[in-house]
Amino acid sequence: MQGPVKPRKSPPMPALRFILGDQLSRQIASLDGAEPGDHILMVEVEAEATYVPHHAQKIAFIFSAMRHHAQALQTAGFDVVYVRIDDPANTHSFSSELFRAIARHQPDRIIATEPGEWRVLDMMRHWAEATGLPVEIRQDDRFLCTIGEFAAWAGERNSLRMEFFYREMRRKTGYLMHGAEPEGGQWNFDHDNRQPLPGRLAIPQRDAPAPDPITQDVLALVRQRYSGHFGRADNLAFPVTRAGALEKLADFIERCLPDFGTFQDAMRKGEPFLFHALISPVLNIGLLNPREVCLAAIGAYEKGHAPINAVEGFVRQIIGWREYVRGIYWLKMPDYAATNALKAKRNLPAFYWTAQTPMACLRETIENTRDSAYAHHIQRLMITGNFALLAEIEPRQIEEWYLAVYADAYEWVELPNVHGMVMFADGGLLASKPYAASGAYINRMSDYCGDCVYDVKLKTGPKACPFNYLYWNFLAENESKLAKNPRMAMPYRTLAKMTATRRAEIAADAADFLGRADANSPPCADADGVPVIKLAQASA
Ligand code: FAD
Ligand code: DLZ
Ligand code: SF4
Repeated sequence: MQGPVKPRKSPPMPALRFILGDQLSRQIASLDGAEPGDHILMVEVEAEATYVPHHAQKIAFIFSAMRHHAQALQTAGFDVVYVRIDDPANTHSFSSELFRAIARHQPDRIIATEPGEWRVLDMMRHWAEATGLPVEIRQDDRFLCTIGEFAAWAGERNSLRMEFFYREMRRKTGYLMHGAEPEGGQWNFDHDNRQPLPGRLAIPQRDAPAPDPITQDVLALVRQRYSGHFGRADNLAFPVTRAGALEKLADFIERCLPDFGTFQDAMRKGEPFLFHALISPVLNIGLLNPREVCLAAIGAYEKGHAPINAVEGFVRQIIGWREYVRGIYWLKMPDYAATNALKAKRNLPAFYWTAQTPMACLRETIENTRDSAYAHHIQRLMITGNFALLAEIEPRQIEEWYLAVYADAYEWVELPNVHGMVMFADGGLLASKPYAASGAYINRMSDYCGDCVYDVKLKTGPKACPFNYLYWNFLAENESKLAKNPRMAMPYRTLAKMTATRRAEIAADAADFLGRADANSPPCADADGVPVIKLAQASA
């Protein structure tokens, strides 16, 4: 986009164009057709910083990226109205700041782009009535599949599995296609992936960008204003400008993509990033576009720099999973969030906020999360997610945790992943079976167990790995809901062969462990569902 276009003979009344903190693309739909005189509204507000207790680095990342983007828009000639969090006149919500801007700038209409969260769309739907102005909410064309297209695909299908959606997206985009046939003769190369890391394999080290003065100011502000939040705003692991994001992408393609597929599911102590792209935070706020990301990876394949299993696996995450979870979110919200198919109701243990647990895998994952507002996919799924599933944490509480602690978390992407993929709370709409696993899986895919006070080989007793008895306890407790699932047939056959004594030992160990976790687990929201911000977040 070139900035405001030349004035027409009789200029229209100015529009107010609202840009949210995760809409930081020059090509965002709400800037389309911007005229001189239009005002671009961007606001830092307390309501967004605290609707869940966001990680301090997530707040700093968004504020810094917003300030950089506002500066870039101003340089390009846009008239940006930017409200800072410490502006004494700030009224601290999207709606109240919109009303204040309307009073100051007297626009004749409001233009916005679809937000990433249902609660914000609900808010926007009241703007026309509240302001008396026309409100245009434009489609977010940063995504490759519109909400309407996904709904049409879902149609009357019985099964909404990602794999079928993904093939449609391959055909639609033409990515990794030879006419109607998939590149390499297969749609999916996962059988070549998912290998554990060989002990001596060197991992590329990833540098955090040095904070410029804007980021330094924001970090200081966040340290002072959000000191009770999880994590410390001492640096940011992610770039806050488009140029920085492009550099990050190029670095990933050059040094990590070739091994991305093979070691996608591996975990290693002291290595929070492995061969992952680290682009979700910048992708989700609009500093990168999913199309350019895929084309960069496909370009590396065409040059022979990266193999098909890596590139297909990567493209699948972007045009498959990422688009698919967004489609599911908008197809099923708002009712989706309220389901709880397994009726899980335990409070989130306090160690999710403190990392103070003797379980080495959980401690490492939560410490990684605390240190950089990031954990890679398999840590999210098979460590913190698997534990929440097996411990039968109330979905709303664990969802709030994921939404708060990751720099890339917005409800459109967090909720289907946590509610559907991890917690099976949608009863199998998204995943064909729960991703439940015992310690053996974690031991195979990581080196965490070597350092743990628990013994991954022991199934019961005080030294046994808690994932072992929690796994069988979960299956036993949910037998009536899961045993008929054909994909669960094998573990249920094993459970059926266990003696009553064995089952009693498992139940007793699980009850003892979970009882101790409960004793130390404050709820994450008060009785009215309002998030409790200052949980025990001490150990940063
Ligand atoms: P890579 O592993 O390098 O993958 C490349 C890209 O693929 C990611 O940047 C992301 O854009 C996309 N991607 C991969 N898997 C998924 C997926 N399951 N859903 C959507 N996009 C995907 N991703 C978020 O962006 N925000 C979230 O809030 C979020 N919450 C998650 C919660 C749970 C419980 C799980 C299991 C996954 C979650 N994910 C989320 C997906 C995934 O874990 C992250 O996208 C990924 O870890 C980001 O790191 P990366 O950029 O290094 O990803
Ligand atoms: C996450 C976030 C935070 C912490 N703060 C702001 C903010 O002050 N201003 C803003 O425009 N956006 C912020 N965001 C991102 C919004 O929460 C996000 O745009 C909505 O959830 C819709 O996806
Ligand atoms: Fe985690 Fe169990 Fe391994 Fe300890 S032994 S690191 S709790 S899987």
